[in-house]
Amino acid sequence: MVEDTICAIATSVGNSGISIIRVSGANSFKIVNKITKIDVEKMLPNTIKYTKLIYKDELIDEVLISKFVAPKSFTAEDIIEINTHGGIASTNKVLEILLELGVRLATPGEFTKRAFLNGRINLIEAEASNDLIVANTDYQRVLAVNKLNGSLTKQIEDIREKLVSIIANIEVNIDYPEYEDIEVLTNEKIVDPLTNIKKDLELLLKNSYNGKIINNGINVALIGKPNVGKSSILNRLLGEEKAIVTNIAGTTRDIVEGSIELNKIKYNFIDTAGIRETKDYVEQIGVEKSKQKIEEADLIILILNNNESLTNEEQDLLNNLQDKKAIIFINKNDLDTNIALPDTNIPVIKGNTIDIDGLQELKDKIIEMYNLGDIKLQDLNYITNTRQINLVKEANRSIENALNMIKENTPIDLITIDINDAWNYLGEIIGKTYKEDLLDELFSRFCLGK
Ligand SMILES: Nc1nc2c(ncn2[C@@H]2O[C@H](COP(=O)(O)OP(=O)(O)OP(=O)(O)O)[C@@H](O)[C@H]2O)c(=O)[nH]1
Ligand SMILES: [Mg+2]
Repeated sequence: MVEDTICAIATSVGNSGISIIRVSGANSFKIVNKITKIDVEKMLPNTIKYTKLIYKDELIDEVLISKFVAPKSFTAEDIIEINTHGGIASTNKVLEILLELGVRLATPGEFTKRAFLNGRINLIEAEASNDLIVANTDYQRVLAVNKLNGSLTKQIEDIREKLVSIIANIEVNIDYPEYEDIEVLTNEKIVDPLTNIKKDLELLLKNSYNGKIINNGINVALIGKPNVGKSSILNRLLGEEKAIVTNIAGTTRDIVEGSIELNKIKYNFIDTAGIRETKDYVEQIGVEKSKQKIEEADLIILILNNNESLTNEEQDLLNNLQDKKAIIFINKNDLDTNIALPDTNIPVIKGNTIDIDGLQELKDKIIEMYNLGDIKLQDLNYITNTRQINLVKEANRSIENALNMIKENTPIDLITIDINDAWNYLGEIIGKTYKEDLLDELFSRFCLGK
């Protein structure tokens, strides 16, 4: 058990109906009792009571106090939550008093870290609780809730169990080779179960792509030569006048971004400076940034002008798209057609931003490209963050090594080392073993008060 008592504002700071200050640790009841009119120590567990907060004879606030007794609380420690009137001044005042009374200000994610260290939740669940806080889309929410509910943990634990039974079989054979009733374990007999485990891990990795799409969203770069209507299209897609639009070529210099949700997935649209040779220094920087965004984007929408013939620069852009996920949008179809587009495999959509044509078709095409299929919500069980993905990759590599060694007829006791490694890597995902600095790094990305 961690000894000191910590506190933090658990709600976002601003003007609101209520704010909650969370206090966790062995002294929470004793310390909060010093400023409440009621006797907090005598409150029953899991109850909430109205009281006045009084400090140095001054009435600070009228509040509600919730009491949770260890180990049946979020951190598995004694917890008091004080519901104060919302607003910066009263919330900060209560926090200030608690600090004066010797409670330490919690670091970001410290409550969740304690919940993990005290064995209340595992590492997947800890990460999921923060994922839920930062979830913006419905898929992100479900993905986090499912993890909190233990479904991913179960998948990982099932694989670990299969590994344990292989290891146990091998060890029995090594330790008691003379016993006749023990089935002799030949290398071949562990190939099938290991191959199946490898398939399970590869499926986890394959599905992590969906997890990444759901959690990080899709970056869509709008590119093209100046004046084709990139910024106008961005504004129409976002439904607000985010980027400046003028008839002067080279209007957009810096990157303008905005996101929308389509079919439960977040798309981050990036408007870029029109790409052309230019002597203007600022515009040159913008063009360089555009080129960089093209490299980084998940999807590129090349905008062309229906009214003008294709330039050499546009032809180059087109050639560069061949190995990328892309859509061509021929804008300004309200004007005469002067463009002749060579044959291409990239989907082409025509439209304009004046009478609003083709933009719904563009959205539909994007949705189609990133359609996650008929996902049932309970199937949203993907590993999502780099930590989890890397550990599954490591486990998969260890199984691959083991399988290769079996092929080379390596003695079976050497093969167990790799199988053991795989088991350990999967254990790290759940937090069965962990490195202290990794924990610090992981929880530092959490919200304060969580
Ligand atoms: N006729 C017509 N004009 C359009 C259309 N879309 C945009 N425009 C006009 O084209 C001009 C350039 O539009 P922008 O959206 O600023 O073009 P851009 O590609 O962002 O240009 P840069 O930022 O300079 O690279 C503006 O005058 C727009 O009003 C369209 O569909 N039809
Ligand atoms: Mg622009």
